Amino acid sequence: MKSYDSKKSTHLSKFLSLVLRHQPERIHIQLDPQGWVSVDHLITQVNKSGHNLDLEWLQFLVASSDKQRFAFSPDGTRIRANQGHSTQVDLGLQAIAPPEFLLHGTVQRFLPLIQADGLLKMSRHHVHLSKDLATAEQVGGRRGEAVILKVKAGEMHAAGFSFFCSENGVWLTDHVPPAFIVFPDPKP
Ligand code: HQG
Repeated sequence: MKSYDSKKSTHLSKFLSLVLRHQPERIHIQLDPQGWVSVDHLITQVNKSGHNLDLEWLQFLVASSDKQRFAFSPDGTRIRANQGHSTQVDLGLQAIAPPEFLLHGTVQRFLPLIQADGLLKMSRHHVHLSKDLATAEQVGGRRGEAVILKVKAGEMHAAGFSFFCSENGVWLTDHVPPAFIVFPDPKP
């Protein structure tokens, strides 16, 4: 496989996230109800919008995405984002039992609202949770100093809340009420 300029790859990967999760109309494509779009059509439309993409590069972007953001259909003719959509898509995820605890990385300034309302999905389809600390720290760290919340996922599941795990290992749920969140001790 050829290797590609990493700055250009990041730029294109962000652009693909934008059109496959949020704004397909920006390059005049339509996602099907499960979020898929034809690979050939995507490449054509991305190129029409002034970017430079070919199949080999797209395959490289899918394979090298640090969080496996995209997936090809089994026959390789279609592509979609694995999660993170704000457009209406049904990823066909099956509800499964979560681990006892999951983590959510956020920042201090959101805590008063999270303490009042719990974790809300905001503009995404689900609240995003992770199993490992490194991911939660990275997610929270996008906004400042990460604050890690521990979610009592096992108790939530026992209480009837549904959990899903996306193809790239992100745990998803609709809403985490404050009663199921362990907040860090306030800083002295
Ligand atoms: C916060 C990226 C106020 C929540 C990441 C978060 C992840 C509340 C922000 C993925 C709240 C929403 C998801 C409440 C939650 N009041 N704020 N009641 N409940 N929040 O980006 O979890 O690069 O929609 O703590 O790496 O940060 O896109 O969610 O800070 O995997 O692939 O509201 O997005 O992945 O922010 O990140 P987001 P997130 P990608």
